[in-house]
Amino acid sequence: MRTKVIIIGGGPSGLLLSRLLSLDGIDNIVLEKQTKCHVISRIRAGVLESGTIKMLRKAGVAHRLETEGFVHEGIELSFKNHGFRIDLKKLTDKHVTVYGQTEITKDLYDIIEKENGNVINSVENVCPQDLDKNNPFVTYNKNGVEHKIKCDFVAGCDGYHGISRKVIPQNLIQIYERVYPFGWLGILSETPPVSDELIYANHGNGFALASMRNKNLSRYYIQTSLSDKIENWTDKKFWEELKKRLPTKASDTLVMGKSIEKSIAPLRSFVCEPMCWGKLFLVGDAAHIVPPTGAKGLNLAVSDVYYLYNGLKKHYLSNIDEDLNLYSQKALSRVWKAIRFSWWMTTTFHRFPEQSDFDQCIQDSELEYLENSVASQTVLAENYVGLPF
Ligand code: RFL
Ligand code: PHB
Repeated sequence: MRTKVIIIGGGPSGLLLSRLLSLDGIDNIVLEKQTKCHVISRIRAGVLESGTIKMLRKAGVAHRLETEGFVHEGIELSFKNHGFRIDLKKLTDKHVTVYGQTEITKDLYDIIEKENGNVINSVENVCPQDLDKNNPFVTYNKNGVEHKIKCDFVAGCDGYHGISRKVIPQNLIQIYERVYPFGWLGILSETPPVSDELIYANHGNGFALASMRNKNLSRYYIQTSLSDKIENWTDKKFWEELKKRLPTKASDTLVMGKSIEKSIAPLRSFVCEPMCWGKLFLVGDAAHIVPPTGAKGLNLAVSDVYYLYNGLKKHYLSNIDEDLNLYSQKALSRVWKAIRFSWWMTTTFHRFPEQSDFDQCIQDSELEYLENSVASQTVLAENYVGLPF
């Protein structure tokens, strides 16, 4: 079998790339390790930049998002039990949209299936080969049978733990990494959100975030230590801790209920340079990871798709390779800005294990300055709504 582009990984970036290529008549096959059901039930991102929405619109999957998504024109930040608002709309003339990653992957799967796209789920032992030669191919197993597909290019959209990045000779890449000494414990609960807008809270006990999916589905996170076990966090203990960390004005109205999902995620910043090798292009979490504090991971995956899709489109439809050759350079320029922003949000809002009173005063004064400086708020707002691509 032969196709033009093999896409390893059918998460949001792989599915979006597949859909865009198919719309331009560029043959592609997606190889996904998990079942469709598994992929669409992974609770992750919730905040979308306008550039992301534009790309989803181009892919023809923005209808539900535009009717069911929630436009947010501001966010609340809090420190020392005191909240203040960043007016995203006023500062940037842009907003963000709250719409779950689960819904995006569902919408993409639905349209790809309807239009006879090619996603092969539940594949094993995916192995991209001869990527530095003219005739690359990928082998994989499905139901115990080995398959081989020849292709022109491979897009590695298989996330941080995927195989794509690992096949690049280690001496040809540089890894930049920061692992944070804490994680996020997140819960989903069928309760009304505590606030109409997201609240990012700096607290002496650690960071907390109040987010949402819809009017009766809340998403909350609290910073936890890396050694914390999920079984030690009963719902009761979680709500008590969240209540302490949110500003009183909000926590007084917090509606608590049974959690329907609970998980702990570690936080890291990670970049692999370059984001390509021979005929292989890394996209999204396969190439970079940001801590979720800036809500940038999915949005970055989408801007990578934008650069790669344009490069492949020009290659196939206009016989021009300039954009494909510049893929890594263009994507990384945007990636590093999001890495910086997410690192800044993380260091400004979290409590570090060795944090001294001095460090806490620096965080407080950073946030106090932010509260009173339009220039500082503009920097935050511009990054939060998403830099252009
Ligand atoms: P994904 O979503 O990890 O998808 C990769 C896919 O590849 C498959 N796979 C393989 N398939 C075949 N063969 C192999 N060997 C394979 N290995 C892996 C996997 O099964 C999977 O289906 O990567 P992608 O597409 O690059 O998308 C990235 C986003 O999922 C991620 O950046 C965001 O979820 C990050 N993120 C957030 N991003 C935002 O933009 N806004 C947010 O508000 C936001 N909140 C979050 C987040 C991530 C979180 N966690 C759990 C890490 C909140 C959290 C808590
Ligand atoms: C979420 O709703 O899951 C979410 C929102 C904002 C973030 C991270 C996660 O910064």
